[in-house]
Amino acid sequence: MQLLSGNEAVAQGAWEAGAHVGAAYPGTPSTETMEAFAKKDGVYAEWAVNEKVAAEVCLGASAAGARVLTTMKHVGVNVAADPLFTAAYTGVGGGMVVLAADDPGMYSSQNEQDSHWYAKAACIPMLDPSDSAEALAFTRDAFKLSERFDVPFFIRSSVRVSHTKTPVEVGQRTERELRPALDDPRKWVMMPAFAKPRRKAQLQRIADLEQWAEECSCNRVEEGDGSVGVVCAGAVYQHVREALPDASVLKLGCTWPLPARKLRRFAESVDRLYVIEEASTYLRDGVSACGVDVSDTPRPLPTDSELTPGLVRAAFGIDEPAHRDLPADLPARPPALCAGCPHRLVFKELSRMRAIVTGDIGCYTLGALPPLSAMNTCVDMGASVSMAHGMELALAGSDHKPVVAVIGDSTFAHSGLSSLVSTVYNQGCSTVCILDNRTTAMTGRQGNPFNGETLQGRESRELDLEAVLRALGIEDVAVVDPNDMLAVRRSLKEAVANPSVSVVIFRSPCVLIDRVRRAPYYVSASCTGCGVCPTLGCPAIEKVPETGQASIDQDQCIGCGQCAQYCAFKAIEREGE
Ligand SMILES: Cc1ncc(C[n+]2csc(CCOP(=O)(O)OP(=O)(O)O)c2C)c(N)n1
Repeated sequence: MQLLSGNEAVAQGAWEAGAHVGAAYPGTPSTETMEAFAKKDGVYAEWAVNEKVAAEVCLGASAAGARVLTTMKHVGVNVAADPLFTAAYTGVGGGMVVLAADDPGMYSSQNEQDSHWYAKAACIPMLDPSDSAEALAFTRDAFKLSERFDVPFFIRSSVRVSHTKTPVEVGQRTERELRPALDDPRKWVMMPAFAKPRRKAQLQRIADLEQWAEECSCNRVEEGDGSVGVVCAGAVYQHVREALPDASVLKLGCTWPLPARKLRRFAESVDRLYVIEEASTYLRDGVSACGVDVSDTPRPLPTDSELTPGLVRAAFGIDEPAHRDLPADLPARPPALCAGCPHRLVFKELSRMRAIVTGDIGCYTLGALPPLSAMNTCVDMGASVSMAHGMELALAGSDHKPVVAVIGDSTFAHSGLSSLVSTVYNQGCSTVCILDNRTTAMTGRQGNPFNGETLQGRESRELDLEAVLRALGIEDVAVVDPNDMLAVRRSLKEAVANPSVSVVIFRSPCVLIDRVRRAPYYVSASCTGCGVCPTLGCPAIEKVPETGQASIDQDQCIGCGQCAQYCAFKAIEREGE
């Protein structure tokens, strides 16, 4: 028996099922799954540049006969949707499992999608574990089912399932022979003449899956007193069990396709039937479409964010809170760039320039928050570059502020590169800042092509970013130390003055890579309290209310010296300098 997170359990299930190849792009809450899989014996695992590439790598390995695992966060499913929809036509060779990890409540995401809709839209069956033991068992079974029904299988999790550790009985690995399936182009070459019969095959498969969903043991009824019946799945099942111990529950382990007959039978066995789900109407719509009358809860449940046992109890008028509220005097931990973060001065200088900044997704998105407040947009990975081009198109001919795109190295590899190719091709004039901190920091410092580190530590080559940019025909490429205030200021000024595309690579390692700490700085008595250094938003700097002067927390300061460059009174000093 081991205590595993849902993510670790998915990796274990894939390993036990004999999966050989794994490919993924990191994204919370899915990231640790591929990291755990990569550590197992006898597997090959890699970080791909994005989720579409990862899914295609896996589909290729599946076609050649291997069992394969690809993992992604919910927004990653958007990126991988193109191959996944057609993989539901081609089917598989070796079993293919796709982990889609949702983030209701948006702890670390730009939206809260419900991946169930993808299962329905793409006709890819979906299993929904509620804890780590199910995550392991469902994943292991999903490989067999994928081969049996000739279609990839989704495992859907959410933050609570992915990150909560629960007890798991682990098993042995079953080695698998390759199961190649390449001899029939009508299965793999999806041109219209071959895709049409595959669509018919898909319809037959859906009917077969519907029958299987009626019988499978993962859709189970837990009988209660019969007055309240609840249909639920995933983490919500745990909340329902805790909040409503007497309810009858139809726990759906397979959330697409839905078992219509089983649902109707369950509805007949209870006085009132409720559907409880997070941030979605997927289940309720689906259950209603099966001809089942779904009641509204006595008080409405929130339709956004995560549920809790307390919220479920409140919806049924049971008021005692299931959990104590958190004490109100807990210290606040507002998100901020780390002390010494190399992204900081770029945002400080963009803010001074009053530039319009199209941002992107990564640690640097925190540049949007006060006091830096230097980001106007952040939508999806890669959008900074394409949106800057669009803004330039709209503003062309007007007297406008400079438009600057800001993107991290991993995000640039993910999809910023193709946006930049498009900008160059269309004779755009954007200024693009690539914040190259030598890692994918936001999700826990994974490798990417621009630092050349691979998931299993295999030898690789670091992509030459400057050479790539020059090969696109961009002549104005500067490499600048982002810890040097004057160099940052000068480079941005020059870049925005260039009427064609210019790129500034701000290169300095994330402070969490080597964790180098130099002697900390301190504020001397000559501080005038001018208030400039706190505008850097460094968590080590604060203004002392009693004196109005600044103060540097000696425990947090890592001695980067960024703030000292902004002090006109030379009041930020370091021992021995
Ligand atoms: C489509 C998609 N996939 C994955 C993620 C998760 N994610 C957010 S930021 C990020 C990478 C950021 O790395 P980088 O661009 O190098 O910036 P850094 O955090 O290092 O500053 C990832 C993988 C996401 N938000 N969207």
